[in-house]
Amino acid sequence: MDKKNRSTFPHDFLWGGSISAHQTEGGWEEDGKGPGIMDFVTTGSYQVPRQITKEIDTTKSYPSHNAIDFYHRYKEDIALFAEMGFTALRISIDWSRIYPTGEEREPNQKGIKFYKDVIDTIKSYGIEPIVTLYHFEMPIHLVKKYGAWENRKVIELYLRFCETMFKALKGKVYYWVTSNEMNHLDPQTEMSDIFTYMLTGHKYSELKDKKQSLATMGYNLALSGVMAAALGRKIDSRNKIGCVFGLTPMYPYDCNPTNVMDNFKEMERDFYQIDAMCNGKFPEYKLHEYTLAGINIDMLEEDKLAFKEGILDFIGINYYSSSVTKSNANADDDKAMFGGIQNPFLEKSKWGWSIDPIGLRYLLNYVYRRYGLPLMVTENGLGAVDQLEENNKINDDYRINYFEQHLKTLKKAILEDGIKCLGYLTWAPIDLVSASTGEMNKRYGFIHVNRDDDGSGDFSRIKKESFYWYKEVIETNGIDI
Ligand code: BGP
Repeated sequence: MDKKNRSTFPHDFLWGGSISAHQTEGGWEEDGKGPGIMDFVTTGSYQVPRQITKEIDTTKSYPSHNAIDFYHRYKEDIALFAEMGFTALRISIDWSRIYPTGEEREPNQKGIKFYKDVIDTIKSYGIEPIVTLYHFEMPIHLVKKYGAWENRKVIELYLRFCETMFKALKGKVYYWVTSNEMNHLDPQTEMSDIFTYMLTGHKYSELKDKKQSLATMGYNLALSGVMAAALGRKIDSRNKIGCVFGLTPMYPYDCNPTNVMDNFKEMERDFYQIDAMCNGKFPEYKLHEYTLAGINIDMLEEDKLAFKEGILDFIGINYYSSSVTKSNANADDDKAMFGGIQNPFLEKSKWGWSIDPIGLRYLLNYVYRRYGLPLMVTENGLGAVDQLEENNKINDDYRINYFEQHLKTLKKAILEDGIKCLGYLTWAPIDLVSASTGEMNKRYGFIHVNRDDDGSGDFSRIKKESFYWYKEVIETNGIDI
């Protein structure tokens, strides 16, 4: 590129990464934390699904129990993020650390103190904290007693938790996320047990009336989000409240109108809650669909006001992959991770996630033009097997290449297409437990964590090649991208 035409990202662009509590903290029984839903999920792999057990089985390994020991090492980790020049870091608050059963009248002060310390450490480096209030971390008690998001009582308890955190971190945190990736809950979608469980505390196969349950939980989650948004802004009008959606752009297999129409429907499944949370009302088209399917939504008069008052301030997008819709796909078609089939034009990761940088630009345009709200890329990254070479070197050029390609299209989206994007957060800046497989072996970080799936390793941290690369990108505000 011509030197004088070289451009940077916007001057106030947030650069950083995202992590979640259950995938990093460990310390699952420390300082009064109660058991959360992810504490009952074992280590799996690409080939072996994670098991969800009713009780803790001491013969099995549960990766959330120790995770990467962020609970004791957050100071070291945040210092490393600061060394890369981060200006933003997204963490999640583990609900079960604040309200161990979800029902206490008073929060667990030790839990609050932990998050205050984490936030203070983040801020001491001038990093902007972005806090997710629900990233698969519900107290298990609420699933057992109330059936989790199927019951409106849980919305009330979630809001109690949100209020506690809005107040505890008032004046320190201004960017909040009401929940992570609830958009996968849709009655039309055939889901995996693990993904349904992460979002809801229920296995898909155990839901008695699947369509009704998914619709109810999807509705209650969207409602809880807009209620939390209004509450958060009431507590501090400086708060910017968003929600994070895991979005997969869908492409029709070919120009056969049947494929195009089915593709449109596939893509739209991810959007009904975004419509509900950004347009001021739960969408009529979805209610119509529910009526036809015999699904009943218990919508109260006051909900209408909640949707009106709780419109989001920004939309967080987790982007990993695109997918292809083929009507009547058959057994020979190579199936993709989140529905649809593989795209023959794209390479895929070892875990079968297609790598599509243009999909990011397409998606950002799609969402921004639909809502006109600021966006934030809240997750993007590559899970890969890394090799620890001599002298503790990890040459992860494939990861650098992945980020470079995605940042190129993001830059075009911002500078050429005029998309308002607040920042770019990688998943994840440090190796952590994979949500879908429970592995450590699926590594995402700029920082290697010495921990293996068999439970070995001393948790020490090593900077990978990508660490230095990202540092340079941030330092130069992406001028060479
Ligand atoms: C998103 C989740 C994250 C994270 C990421 C990568 O859906 O928000 O928690 O885990 O996906 O997925 P995985 O860990 O399964 O590779």
